[in-house]
Amino acid sequence: MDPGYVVNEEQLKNEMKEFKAPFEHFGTQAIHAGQKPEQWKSMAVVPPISLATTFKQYGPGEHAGYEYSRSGNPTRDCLEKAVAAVDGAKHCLAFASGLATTVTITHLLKAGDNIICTNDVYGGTNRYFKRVAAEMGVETTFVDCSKPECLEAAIKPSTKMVWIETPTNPTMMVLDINKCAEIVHKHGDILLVVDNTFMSAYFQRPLALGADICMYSATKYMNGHSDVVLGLASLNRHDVYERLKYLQNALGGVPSPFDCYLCNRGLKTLHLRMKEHFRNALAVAKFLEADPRVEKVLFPGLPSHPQYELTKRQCTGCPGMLSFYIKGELQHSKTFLQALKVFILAESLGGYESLAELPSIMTHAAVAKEEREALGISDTLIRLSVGLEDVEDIIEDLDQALKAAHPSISLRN
Ligand code: P1T
Repeated sequence: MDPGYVVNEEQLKNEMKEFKAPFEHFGTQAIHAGQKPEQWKSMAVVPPISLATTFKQYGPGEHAGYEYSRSGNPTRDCLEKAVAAVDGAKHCLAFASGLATTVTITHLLKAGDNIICTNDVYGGTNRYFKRVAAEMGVETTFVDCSKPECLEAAIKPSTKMVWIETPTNPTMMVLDINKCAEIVHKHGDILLVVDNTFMSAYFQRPLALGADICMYSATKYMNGHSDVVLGLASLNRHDVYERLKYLQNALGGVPSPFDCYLCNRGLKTLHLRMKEHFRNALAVAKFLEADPRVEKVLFPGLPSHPQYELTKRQCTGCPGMLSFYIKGELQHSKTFLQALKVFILAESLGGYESLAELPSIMTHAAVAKEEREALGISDTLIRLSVGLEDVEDIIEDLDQALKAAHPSISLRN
């Protein structure tokens, strides 16, 4: 690493303290909610992986709570209860992927209904609304929901759902959930859905801020080990829960018991992982921000971020996600990404390992070029998922890759 650069632990600690205090009893809930050994005859401390697809009935229609594994599964129940607890929610439902969650939630609507979606969302969400849901007669209007007046102006009588992601993927804009909820609920029975994938339940509780549904690609932080594709939706409204539970079974996008087991296991250390992701990402953001080979850093935990104050009000910290513009053009991005040694060049995020990617060519390739340009998803925008490796190694890796991309730019003196 550049010998002039040191990670100042004390300063990092103080900067992290600027954020709201963690939710009370979070770790205890993540570890114990829904996991009581007494629910199993064996008194197993770790929930068993219940692989049976079907369950014996005492008589036709008389059963012990489970009939068929698509409609209900004991391992899935354990996960759903633990997630509901950490989200401060009454209910949670698990799905086969984040996108399966999005699809199932969208089935709460019918042909002719309108969705308002914030304009910077995961490329797959954009593609689903634009190219699949639209074909089924559900129209989506994309607007910048970071501007409340734009959201309000877009609401029409057919609007039945507003979909936001905060921070947004990959430009890390932070949206005011409280404000969005106020606007949305002023206009009748419109559901506000928040994709909480980036923040995870540890840093943000959308339901307490007025959202109706909090959804996740649990493939990311909630599981945290890059070995499961899974989705989650937490909610309080009983009527919506009943319908969504019906759709979970009727559409069938359910996760396997093994994946539920793994995600449930990953959730037990969410609070520990997220604190460390925050510390490492903040150190990386500060390193990059001071670097002459970097144009701009997008990280809500930096005072230079336009929604830093909002983030401090809304969240208890920031995850390991940050994006930055490298100086130069596409070739500089490519050289940088290919020179990385600790970071792995791959899509996805939120695992213990550091990942780096180029959204314009990878995760957001499905977004139309003009839209990408308008959002700032250029060929020099690099997205990092800062993992849990030693932060000095992470920074040293970024430093050497920046050197490879820009051999002629001299460093700070
Ligand atoms: O991959 P899946 O579990 O289906 O989740 C889709 C999804 C939904 N919401 C957000 C905010 C996401 O980031 C994702 C998936 N994202 C990536 C694969 C990625 O690299 O951004």
